[in-house]
Amino acid sequence: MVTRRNFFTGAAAMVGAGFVSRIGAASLPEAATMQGAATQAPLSPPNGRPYNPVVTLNGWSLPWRMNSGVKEFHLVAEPVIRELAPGMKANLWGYNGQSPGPTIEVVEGDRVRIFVTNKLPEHTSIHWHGQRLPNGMDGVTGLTQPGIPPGKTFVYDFVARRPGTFMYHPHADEMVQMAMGMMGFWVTHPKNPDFMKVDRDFVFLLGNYDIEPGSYTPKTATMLNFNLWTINSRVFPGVDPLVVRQNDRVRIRVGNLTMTNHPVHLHGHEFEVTGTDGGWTRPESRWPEVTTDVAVGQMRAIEFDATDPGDWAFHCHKSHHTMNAMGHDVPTMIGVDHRSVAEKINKLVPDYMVMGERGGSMGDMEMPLPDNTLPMMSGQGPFGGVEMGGMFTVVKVRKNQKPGDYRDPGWYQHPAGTVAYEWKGALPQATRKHSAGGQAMPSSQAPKNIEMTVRKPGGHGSHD
Ligand SMILES: [Cu+2]
Repeated sequence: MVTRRNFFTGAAAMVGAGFVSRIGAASLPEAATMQGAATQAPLSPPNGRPYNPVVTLNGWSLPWRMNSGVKEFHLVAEPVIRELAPGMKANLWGYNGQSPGPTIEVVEGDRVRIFVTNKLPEHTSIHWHGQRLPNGMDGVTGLTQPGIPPGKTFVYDFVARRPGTFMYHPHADEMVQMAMGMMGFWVTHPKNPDFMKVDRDFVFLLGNYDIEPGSYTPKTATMLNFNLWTINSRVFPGVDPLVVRQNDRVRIRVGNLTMTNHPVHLHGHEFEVTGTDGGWTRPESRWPEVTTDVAVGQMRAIEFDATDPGDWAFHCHKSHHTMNAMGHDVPTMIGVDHRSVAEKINKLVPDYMVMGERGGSMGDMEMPLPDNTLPMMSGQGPFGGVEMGGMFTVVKVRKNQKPGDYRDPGWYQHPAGTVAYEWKGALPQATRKHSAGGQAMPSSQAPKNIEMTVRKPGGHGSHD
């Protein structure tokens, strides 16, 4: 049997690194597969209508073949091993070697034929989320087609009628198959390549998994209590930065296939929502934002001018979504001095650790972790621990980044005098307003009975 690993053909002709071609029956288009989770260079169209390709964060776009004017793609639904971040791999289901599957890029008006081969142990289908197409191509098992049985290949054939941002995912045993990572991005470019042209166009899908620390396979019965929140099935610090040149017009397209909403937040710049599930927004309907909520099943395109150089955080604003597994059942211990208790426990349990007593810099915590488990917040920046995980990455705006160069330029070099610094002068006695009288009084005279030591009820079971 020919395996993907020993069948390297025409790799030099492929765009980008890491493609491996895989040929099934002679009549099927090649099913290219991807070996790793690194962001691949944009796939410039070798034929067909011209367009400005997108960059899939920690992903890639699927090559096609032209067959009598029809763009033919081949997706293979199959089990994959996906590295979520260095130090953790997951047994997922995906397409063509990775989860998410490759991005499919076509042009408005293209006739598209997609061969879908099922190498899963159960039936599947693909729903082309958001598209206008003949009802029988909509991919809903039982409703518009029978499920694709294991080992079989089905064909979807339609015209990409509406330009915009789309997703694909199974409509078969959905809860299991999406919990296992089956999803992909789809972009239908406008016929006119100058319509809403941008300099950089990034795409990614938001995902969620529930992988018990120390294990590799998601729990597929989980409905809300996920413990890993992903950008294209990666978690920070495994998420690549979005690298742009200063003054680039930047578009970021986000699709949400998790079971909850995500308020995505950009630092240092205002953006506008230029696209939704239903297409491009009218210019007079837009307003400036620094955060926009992406609800379940939604796609959003945001755009901004990258005017200010720096390393700008870009993340979901739910703080438990910027945290990896392990951090989800810890009681609040702020203000609780339990050192003496800890000493006693330590005699019995040598690895016992005092957590979070001073607000708990979890990022600095060094604790023994089970195999294949990431620290809940990690990632090192130029000034120390970033204390983030999950849905967090960085938009790197650089003056000298070359057009078309997406390589990580390293950390931002701040001009002298532009970084927050420690005050080293004398500290005058703080003067506080007394709330009742509104009169200033020295802190030495402030009421002494304010409760500064608080212990809240511990633990929170739900992460929806
Ligand atoms: Cu979120």
